[in-house]
Amino acid sequence: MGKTSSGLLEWPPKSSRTLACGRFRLALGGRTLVMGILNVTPDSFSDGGQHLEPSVARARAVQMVDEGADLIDVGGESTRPDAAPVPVEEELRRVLPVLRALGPDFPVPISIDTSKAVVAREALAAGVTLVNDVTALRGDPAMPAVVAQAGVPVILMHSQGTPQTMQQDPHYTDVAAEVTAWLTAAGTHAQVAGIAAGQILVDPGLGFGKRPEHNLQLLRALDRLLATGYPVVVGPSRKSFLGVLLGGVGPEERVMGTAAAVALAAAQGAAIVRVHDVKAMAQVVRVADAVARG
Ligand code: HH2
Repeated sequence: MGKTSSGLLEWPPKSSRTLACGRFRLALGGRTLVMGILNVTPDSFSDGGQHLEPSVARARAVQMVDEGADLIDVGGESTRPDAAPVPVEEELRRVLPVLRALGPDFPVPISIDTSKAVVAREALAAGVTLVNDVTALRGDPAMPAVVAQAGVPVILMHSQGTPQTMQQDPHYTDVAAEVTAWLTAAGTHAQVAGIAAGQILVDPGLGFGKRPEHNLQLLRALDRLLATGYPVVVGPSRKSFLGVLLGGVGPEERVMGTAAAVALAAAQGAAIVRVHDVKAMAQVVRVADAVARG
């Protein structure tokens, strides 16, 4: 196995107990952490158009912290199926005023949900301390170096195809095995680029190039993903596979379905759940953790 700039690759990576997010230290492995979603987009499938005004976005972020969010994930580009790609200038125009409104003293770590290196770099300069990349560093060749130089944690998410193509004909023989192998390779790629093993998290990418049954199989087999050695992030919140299961209900009516998925993810050892409904899901993980983790 190859070498990183800092020495030998860590394999198997020791599942990190503590994430270093700037001035914050996030303890993993005890209770499940709750990441609140703050989309600054006109077209996100659930909260699109709600947080375009920085003061409104800040108020929602503060509310989510009050409700139990351990981190806030700010995104300026919808990645729902068929979403139009957003030019870098537009993504910056959306997220930077919000990051500035949150300010350097915001009480929990802020992550940036982007696959563009320029957006990540500017967001880091504005105080972000975690990068959430739905392309697992494949979307922009400059991204691995930006994350490595900043020394921040990164979420590597699995996807098949792009938002424009991913739901056309997703296909797997054994989705859990394939996603696990893919994320293991993505983690190795990140380490080779100089990102510390202990700063890497992985995410199965529910809804990203998956049929409803693939999402269920992945949720059922989180232990396979934990075998990568990296802490696992899971994002089932209000996604369409829940709507399909519940007879075609819209995003606002998928909260209880989200709760079931979040409880099962927490019980199987997910490190972080990424959710819209922070107040409800903070309660869900508290009970699921108490039962499953004691
Ligand atoms: N899902 C979405 C966006 N980013 N990041 C991670 N790590 N995991 C996910 O499952 C994930 C993600 C899509 O959801 P959302 O942000 O609510 O919608 P949109 O992409 O329409 O903004």
